[in-house]
Amino acid sequence: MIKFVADSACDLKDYPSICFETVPLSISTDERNYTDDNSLNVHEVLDYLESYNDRSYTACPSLDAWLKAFEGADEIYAVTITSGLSGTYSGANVAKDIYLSEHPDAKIYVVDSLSTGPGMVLILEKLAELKAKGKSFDEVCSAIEKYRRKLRLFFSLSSLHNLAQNGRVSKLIASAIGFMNIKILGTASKTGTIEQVAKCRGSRKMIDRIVSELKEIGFTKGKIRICHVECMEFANAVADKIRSIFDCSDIKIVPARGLCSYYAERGGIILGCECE
Ligand code: X90
Repeated sequence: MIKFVADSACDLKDYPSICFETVPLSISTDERNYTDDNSLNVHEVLDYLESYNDRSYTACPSLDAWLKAFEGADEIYAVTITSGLSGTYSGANVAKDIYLSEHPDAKIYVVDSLSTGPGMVLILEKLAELKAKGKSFDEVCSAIEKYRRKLRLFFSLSSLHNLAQNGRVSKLIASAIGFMNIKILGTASKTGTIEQVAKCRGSRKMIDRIVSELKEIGFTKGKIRICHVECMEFANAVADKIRSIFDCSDIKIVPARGLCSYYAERGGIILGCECE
C-alpha cells in the first residue's frame, strides 16, 4: 500500500483520492497543551494565547505519531515543514529508520519541504500526480528533488511575536511591527529559513508588494496555494489581484491549521507558488 503523510504544518486535513494522513505538531504553554490534530479548535487557541501573557512553545510530532501514520504501508512519501526552522524533518527520519528496521522491504522518502503550509501542499499535489502517472519510487524521488527547488514561499504577517519568542526571527526585526498597521513581507530562503523582504503599511500596499515580488522572481502562470489565519478576505484580495495581473487560474485558499496559525498569527497569510 502507498501512503502519503505530512505533518500538520501542511494545513490540510484530508486529501481525497490518495491515502493521506497527517501527524500533529503541538502548541503549549506552562498550563495547557494543544495537539494540532483534526479536532483542534484553532480559533479558541488563538483567543487563549492572546489572553495568556507568559511564554508559549511548539514541538515536533512524536516518533509514535509518525510510526502510526506509516503503519500498513510499503511505499511512503512523508513531507515535513522546513528543517531550517524545525526538528520535524530529523524526527521523521528517525521514524523512517525504525520503520525500515521492522519492514526491510518498505520504501520511504522523507521530503524536507524547505517551506511550510502552501509549499508542502504543492509538494503533496506533485507527489500524488507523479504516482497517478505510475512513476516508480526512484523516479518520484528525483522529480520531487527538482520540483522543490522551483517553489517559492512568501508570507505577510501582522505580528512576529511568536516567531521571535521561539527564536525563529530576531527580536529586532520583530519589534519593528505590531503597530501603525505595519505588515511584514517575508520569504523562505534557499535553506528554508526566514528572510525579510519588506515592511508595508496597510493591506493595499502589501498586496502591491506581493505582486511586484512575484514579477521579480519571474512568476508567470504556475499554481498558487495560500493559507490564511482568520483573514479570508485579505487572502481573497491577494488572489484576485494576482488573477488580474498574471495568467494564473489555479489558485486555492485554505484556513491555516494550528501550527501555521500559531506562528503566522491572526491576519497572516502564507503563499506558495511554482516558478520556472
Ligand atoms: O516546534 C517546531 O519544531 C515547529 C517550529 C516551526 C517554526 C516556524 C513555522 C513558521 C510558520 C510563519 C511564516 C512562514 C515561514 C516559512 C519559512 C520557511 C509560518
